[in-house]
Amino acid sequence: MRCLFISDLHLEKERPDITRAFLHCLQTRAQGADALYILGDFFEVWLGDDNPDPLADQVSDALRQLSQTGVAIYLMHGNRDFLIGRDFCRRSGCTLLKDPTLLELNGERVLLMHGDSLCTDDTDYMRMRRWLRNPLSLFILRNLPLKTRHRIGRKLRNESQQRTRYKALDITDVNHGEVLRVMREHRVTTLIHGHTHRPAVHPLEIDGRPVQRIVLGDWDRDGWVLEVDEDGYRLESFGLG
Ligand SMILES: [Mn+2]
Repeated sequence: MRCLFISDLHLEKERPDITRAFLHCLQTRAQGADALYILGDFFEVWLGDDNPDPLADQVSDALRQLSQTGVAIYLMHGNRDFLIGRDFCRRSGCTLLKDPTLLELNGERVLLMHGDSLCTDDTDYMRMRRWLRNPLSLFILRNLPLKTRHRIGRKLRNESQQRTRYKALDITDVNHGEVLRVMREHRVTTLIHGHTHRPAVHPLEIDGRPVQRIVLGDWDRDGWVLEVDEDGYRLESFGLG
């Protein structure tokens, strides 16, 4: 068994180096794996599956090629690309995962999340998230004219460019109590998430039992992959250059 976990690539045409590194990763590391899990913010912005986008086509072609070799590919929404829909998944041969998703790895219960829902200290964001993810808002957003969605996308882009790339300091970290609550609720020994751009392995304890929270890294100066096999968990980074 060998599974790979990645998140927060924030793919965009302004960063061809990240796309290149990701495609390289599909042709090397991901070959022969049982599964590849992409835990959100795969794309910097997603205006809808109906938006013609050469980058999306390039990426979905590469994913489909990998899936045809027998690697199962799973995709979870992030806060930047939650409009990814069935069409993109069909095109790229991947399965959309709910947030959270429970998994069994090496006989242990593992929870997968994007991670934004753990940042409960950012109350403004949590309110906006509840609004954006409600089925009615999603329906409205998906059915806005493409031109309107482009205008919203440009606005988001302008805001994010003022901050250059999203640094960990711009993102509220997870709330520790919420982490423990979620891990207890799902009775897991490992929680894997991204979003905060603070890659690390945190050993924790719940009711006297050792558990761990693994935070995936964002792809910016380096790329990050979590590899899991019979020997355990390895969070690795590599230069994009
Ligand atoms: Mn995120």
